[in-house]
Amino acid sequence: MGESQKGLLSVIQKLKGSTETELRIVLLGLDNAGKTTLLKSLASEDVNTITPTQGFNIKSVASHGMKLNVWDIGGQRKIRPFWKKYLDNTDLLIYVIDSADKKRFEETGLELSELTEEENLKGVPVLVFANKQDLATASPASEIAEGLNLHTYRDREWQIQACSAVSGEGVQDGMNWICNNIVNQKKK
Ligand SMILES: Nc1nc2c(ncn2[C@@H]2O[C@H](COP(=O)(O)OP(=O)(O)O)[C@@H](O)[C@H]2O)c(=O)[nH]1
Ligand SMILES: [Mg+2]
Repeated sequence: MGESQKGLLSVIQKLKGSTETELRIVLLGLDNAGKTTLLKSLASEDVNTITPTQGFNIKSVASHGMKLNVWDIGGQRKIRPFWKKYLDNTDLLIYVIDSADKKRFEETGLELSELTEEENLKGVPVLVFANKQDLATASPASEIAEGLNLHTYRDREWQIQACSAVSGEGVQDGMNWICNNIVNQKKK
Protein backbone atom coordinates (compact mmCIF):
# COMPACT_ATOMS: atom_id res chain seq x y z
CA MET A 1 0.00 0.00 0.00
CA GLY A 2 2.94 2.33 0.63
CA GLU A 3 1.87 5.95 0.80
CA SER A 4 -1.74 5.08 1.48
CA GLN A 5 -0.79 3.77 4.88
CA LYS A 6 0.25 7.28 5.83
CA GLY A 7 -3.19 8.41 4.83
CA LEU A 8 -3.78 9.58 1.31
CA LEU A 9 -5.44 12.73 2.51
CA SER A 10 -2.21 13.78 4.16
CA VAL A 11 -0.47 13.23 0.82
CA ILE A 12 -3.00 15.52 -0.84
CA GLN A 13 -2.48 18.02 1.94
CA LYS A 14 1.22 18.10 1.15
CA LEU A 15 0.60 18.57 -2.56
CA LYS A 16 -1.94 21.21 -1.79
CA GLY A 17 0.82 23.02 0.06
CA SER A 18 0.12 26.34 1.58
CA THR A 19 -3.00 27.25 -0.39
CA GLU A 20 -5.50 28.86 1.89
CA THR A 21 -8.52 27.44 0.15
CA GLU A 22 -10.33 24.64 1.90
CA LEU A 23 -10.90 21.44 -0.03
CA ARG A 24 -14.26 19.90 0.69
CA ILE A 25 -14.90 16.31 -0.30
CA VAL A 26 -18.00 14.17 0.15
CA LEU A 27 -17.70 10.42 -0.08
CA LEU A 28 -21.03 8.73 -0.86
CA GLY A 29 -22.48 5.47 -2.02
CA LEU A 30 -24.94 2.78 -0.98
CA ASP A 31 -24.40 0.97 2.30
CA ASN A 32 -21.87 -1.89 1.99
CA ALA A 33 -20.11 -0.25 -0.98
CA GLY A 34 -16.86 0.06 0.98
CA LYS A 35 -16.88 3.71 2.06
CA THR A 36 -15.82 3.14 5.65
CA THR A 37 -13.03 0.81 4.53
CA LEU A 38 -11.87 3.39 2.03
CA LEU A 39 -12.07 6.19 4.55
CA LYS A 40 -9.80 4.29 6.90
CA SER A 41 -7.13 3.95 4.24
CA LEU A 42 -7.51 7.60 3.22
CA ALA A 43 -7.43 9.26 6.56
CA SER A 44 -4.64 8.69 9.00
CA GLU A 45 -6.17 11.02 11.55
CA ASP A 46 -9.16 10.52 13.80
CA VAL A 47 -12.53 10.11 12.24
CA ASN A 48 -15.37 11.81 14.05
CA THR A 49 -18.97 10.76 13.90
CA ILE A 50 -21.67 13.39 13.71
CA THR A 51 -25.21 12.23 14.33
CA PRO A 52 -27.63 14.91 13.22
CA THR A 53 -30.99 14.57 14.91
CA GLN A 54 -32.57 13.39 11.67
CA GLY A 55 -31.02 10.00 12.25
CA PHE A 56 -28.14 9.44 9.89
CA ASN A 57 -24.47 9.17 10.74
CA ILE A 58 -21.82 11.24 9.07
CA LYS A 59 -18.21 10.26 9.44
CA SER A 60 -16.10 13.35 9.22
CA VAL A 61 -12.41 14.06 8.90
CA ALA A 62 -11.25 17.63 9.10
CA SER A 63 -7.71 18.93 9.25
CA HIS A 64 -5.44 21.45 7.58
CA GLY A 65 -8.04 22.94 5.32
CA MET A 66 -9.38 19.58 4.24
CA LYS A 67 -12.84 18.40 5.09
CA LEU A 68 -14.20 14.99 4.17
CA ASN A 69 -17.74 13.91 4.98
CA VAL A 70 -18.94 10.35 4.51
CA TRP A 71 -22.39 8.84 4.80
CA ASP A 72 -24.61 6.16 3.28
CA ILE A 73 -27.17 7.23 0.73
CA GLY A 74 -30.09 5.20 -0.52
CA GLY A 75 -33.27 4.41 1.32
CA GLN A 76 -33.06 7.90 2.75
CA ARG A 77 -35.29 9.81 0.38
CA LYS A 78 -37.42 11.17 3.19
CA ILE A 79 -34.49 12.68 5.06
CA ARG A 80 -32.74 14.08 1.98
CA PRO A 81 -33.73 17.65 2.81
CA PHE A 82 -31.77 17.28 6.05
CA TRP A 83 -28.52 16.04 4.57
CA LYS A 84 -28.46 18.49 1.71
CA LYS A 85 -26.71 21.13 3.78
CA TYR A 86 -23.72 18.80 4.16
CA LEU A 87 -23.25 19.05 0.40
CA ASP A 88 -22.71 22.82 0.49
CA ASN A 89 -19.51 24.12 -1.12
CA THR A 90 -18.39 20.66 -2.21
CA ASP A 91 -15.22 20.58 -4.35
CA LEU A 92 -15.28 16.89 -5.09
CA LEU A 93 -17.70 13.99 -4.94
CA ILE A 94 -16.21 10.53 -4.44
CA TYR A 95 -18.82 7.90 -5.26
CA VAL A 96 -18.17 4.30 -4.22
CA ILE A 97 -19.73 1.27 -5.90
CA ASP A 98 -19.63 -2.40 -4.96
CA SER A 99 -18.59 -3.78 -8.36
CA ALA A 100 -19.69 -7.30 -7.37
CA ASP A 101 -23.23 -6.33 -6.37
CA LYS A 102 -24.94 -6.44 -9.76
CA LYS A 103 -28.39 -6.57 -8.18
CA ARG A 104 -27.93 -3.01 -6.98
CA PHE A 105 -26.28 -1.44 -10.04
CA GLU A 106 -29.56 0.14 -11.10
CA GLU A 107 -30.23 1.53 -7.63
CA THR A 108 -26.74 2.97 -7.22
CA GLY A 109 -26.87 4.47 -10.71
CA LEU A 110 -30.16 6.17 -9.90
CA GLU A 111 -28.78 7.59 -6.67
CA LEU A 112 -25.75 8.97 -8.47
CA SER A 113 -27.77 10.61 -11.21
CA GLU A 114 -30.08 12.17 -8.63
CA LEU A 115 -27.10 13.42 -6.67
CA THR A 116 -25.58 15.10 -9.70
CA GLU A 117 -28.82 17.00 -10.10
CA GLU A 118 -28.58 18.48 -6.61
CA GLU A 119 -28.22 22.25 -6.82
CA ASN A 120 -25.16 22.34 -4.56
CA LEU A 121 -23.37 19.62 -6.56
CA LYS A 122 -23.70 21.44 -9.91
CA GLY A 123 -20.48 21.07 -11.90
CA VAL A 124 -18.72 19.32 -9.02
CA PRO A 125 -16.18 16.76 -10.32
CA VAL A 126 -16.98 13.10 -9.62
CA LEU A 127 -14.53 10.33 -8.92
CA VAL A 128 -16.26 6.94 -9.06
CA PHE A 129 -14.46 4.11 -7.30
CA ALA A 130 -15.44 0.76 -8.84
CA ASN A 131 -14.57 -0.98 -5.60
CA LYS A 132 -14.10 -4.66 -4.64
CA GLN A 133 -12.17 -5.47 -7.82
CA ASP A 134 -10.39 -8.19 -5.82
CA LEU A 135 -13.59 -10.26 -5.99
CA ALA A 136 -13.84 -12.67 -8.92
CA THR A 137 -17.45 -11.64 -9.50
CA ALA A 138 -16.63 -7.92 -9.85
CA SER A 139 -17.67 -6.20 -13.07
CA PRO A 140 -14.92 -4.27 -14.82
CA ALA A 141 -14.89 -0.49 -14.35
CA SER A 142 -15.60 0.08 -18.04
CA GLU A 143 -18.89 -1.84 -17.78
CA ILE A 144 -19.88 0.07 -14.68
CA ALA A 145 -19.10 3.39 -16.37
CA GLU A 146 -21.35 2.39 -19.24
CA GLY A 147 -24.15 1.32 -16.91
CA LEU A 148 -23.93 4.63 -15.07
CA ASN A 149 -23.96 6.57 -18.37
CA LEU A 150 -20.93 8.49 -17.20
CA HIS A 151 -20.20 9.56 -20.79
CA THR A 152 -23.36 11.67 -20.68
CA TYR A 153 -21.99 13.76 -17.80
CA ARG A 154 -20.83 16.77 -19.77
CA ASP A 155 -21.25 19.44 -17.15
CA ARG A 156 -18.35 18.28 -14.98
CA GLU A 157 -15.08 16.38 -14.86
CA TRP A 158 -15.48 12.71 -14.03
CA GLN A 159 -13.28 9.69 -13.66
CA ILE A 160 -13.90 6.03 -12.90
CA GLN A 161 -11.21 4.13 -11.05
CA ALA A 162 -11.13 0.39 -10.41
CA CYS A 163 -9.96 -0.31 -6.89
CA SER A 164 -9.95 -2.54 -3.87
CA ALA A 165 -10.36 -0.66 -0.62
CA VAL A 166 -9.22 -3.82 1.18
CA SER A 167 -5.91 -4.30 -0.65
CA GLY A 168 -5.44 -0.62 -1.45
CA GLU A 169 -4.99 -1.39 -5.14
CA GLY A 170 -6.11 1.51 -7.34
CA VAL A 171 -6.83 3.85 -4.44
CA GLN A 172 -3.65 5.83 -4.99
CA ASP A 173 -4.46 6.19 -8.70
CA GLY A 174 -7.78 7.77 -7.79
CA MET A 175 -6.05 10.17 -5.42
CA ASN A 176 -3.56 11.09 -8.14
CA TRP A 177 -6.46 12.03 -10.38
CA ILE A 178 -7.77 14.25 -7.61
CA CYS A 179 -4.37 15.91 -7.24
CA ASN A 180 -4.01 16.52 -10.96
CA ASN A 181 -7.56 17.60 -11.71
CA ILE A 182 -8.94 19.18 -8.59
CA VAL A 183 -6.16 20.38 -6.35
CA ASN A 184 -4.12 21.90 -9.18
CA GLN A 185 -7.21 23.48 -10.76
CA LYS A 186 -8.11 25.03 -7.46
CA LYS A 187 -4.61 26.45 -7.05
CA LYS A 188 -4.86 28.39 -10.33
N1 LIG B 1 -13.51 -8.07 -1.02
C1 LIG B 1 -13.65 -6.78 -0.68
N2 LIG B 1 -14.46 -6.44 0.34
C2 LIG B 1 -14.56 -5.12 0.64
C3 LIG B 1 -13.86 -4.11 -0.08
N3 LIG B 1 -14.17 -2.91 0.48
C4 LIG B 1 -15.03 -3.16 1.48
N4 LIG B 1 -15.26 -4.50 1.59
C5 LIG B 1 -16.14 -5.18 2.56
O1 LIG B 1 -17.47 -4.81 2.31
C6 LIG B 1 -18.19 -4.66 3.53
C7 LIG B 1 -18.75 -3.25 3.64
O2 LIG B 1 -17.68 -2.32 3.74
P1 LIG B 1 -17.87 -0.90 4.45
O3 LIG B 1 -16.58 -0.16 4.29
O4 LIG B 1 -18.40 -1.07 5.81
O5 LIG B 1 -19.01 -0.28 3.50
P2 LIG B 1 -19.88 1.06 3.72
O6 LIG B 1 -21.21 0.60 4.19
O7 LIG B 1 -19.95 1.68 2.36
O8 LIG B 1 -19.16 1.93 4.70
C8 LIG B 1 -17.19 -4.99 4.64
O9 LIG B 1 -17.36 -6.35 4.98
C9 LIG B 1 -15.84 -4.76 3.98
O10 LIG B 1 -14.82 -5.53 4.55
C10 LIG B 1 -13.00 -4.52 -1.16
O11 LIG B 1 -12.34 -3.73 -1.83
N5 LIG B 1 -12.96 -5.86 -1.41
MG1 LIG C 1 -19.86 2.75 6.47
